[in-house]
Amino acid sequence: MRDSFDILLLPGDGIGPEVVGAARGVMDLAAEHFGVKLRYEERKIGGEAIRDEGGPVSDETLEAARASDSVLLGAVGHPDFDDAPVRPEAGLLKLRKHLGAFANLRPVAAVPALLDASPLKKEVVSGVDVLIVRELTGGAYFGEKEEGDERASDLSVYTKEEIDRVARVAFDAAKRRKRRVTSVDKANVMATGRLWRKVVTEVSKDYPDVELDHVLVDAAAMHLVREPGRFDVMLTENLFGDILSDEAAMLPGSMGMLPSASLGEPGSPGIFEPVHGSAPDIAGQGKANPYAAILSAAMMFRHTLGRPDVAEAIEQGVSVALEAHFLTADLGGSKTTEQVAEAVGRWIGA
Ligand code: GGG
Repeated sequence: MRDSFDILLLPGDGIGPEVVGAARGVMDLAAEHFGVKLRYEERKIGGEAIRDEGGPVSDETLEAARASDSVLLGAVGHPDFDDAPVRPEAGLLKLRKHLGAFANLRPVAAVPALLDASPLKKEVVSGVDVLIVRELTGGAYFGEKEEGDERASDLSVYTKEEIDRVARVAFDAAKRRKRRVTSVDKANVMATGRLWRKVVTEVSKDYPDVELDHVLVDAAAMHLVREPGRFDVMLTENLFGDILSDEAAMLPGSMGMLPSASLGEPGSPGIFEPVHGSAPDIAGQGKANPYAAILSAAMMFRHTLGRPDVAEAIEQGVSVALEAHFLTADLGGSKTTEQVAEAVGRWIGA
């Protein structure tokens, strides 16, 4: 087991620096507890990088990411750049492509202490545990684009290879869970959806002990709020995964609770980031919910640093802090970002 790691911090815009700061504090306490050494480098991405470096992510930052063991990212996006020729989000997309981070894991679990925070009925949400596996480097996000005031287009392209490799990530994950994959597509209308369904069905033959079903994205959106307990692993393409995971955030009750891991080939650095965006309206006020960033740090220890022991200790700290009602405003509480991080740190290894 390795005990020394190089982490690249990319706090980004809006509340990014606050939640990454909170997660770093928790990582440091966890590292100290386990005798692990963390070396950090901090760089800019998104609007901050456009302002100070002339583009949303510099070549130096991309190289620093590749040289690191993993990247912890906050959020990108700022209204100042809404009409800019290159937007802050382009930096994040370039980073994902540069690291070949094609599989985005977004675990969504109901939290017993937060059942009141969800707008859905307790009996619908209780016990829900879904892993969304979102393809991250293909589809309409990366296809040829035509910008214009009269006409615009985003070409959605998927190759067999792109679908195959992300499907295997979903099936492998399902083997460690309830052995069920629901593949989400729009095969009744879209050519990419039909290829998606065909390739996923092919891949499933290598996983005879995992049950597969195919659901159209519109029906999946409905089932997510009507009967989320039917899902174990939900496999989907880039754009659908982005939309469905925001919807799924209402199961625990807030976007501030959803962590993510973006992974490429084994051995490559992963990108770990909260699913939420930069929330510029609350930036700098100490109101941001840091749980998603802290849980993303835990995913980093598990998925790329090979330290599940540290990951579990952080997750344990989070559970105890939630049970003790350390809740930010989005969860109906009044704790600050810093108070939540301190509470998680206090209960690491508890
Ligand atoms: N921490 C996630 C974040 O900053 N998201 C901003 C965003 O627009 N990302 C593009 C995407 O993931 O679809």
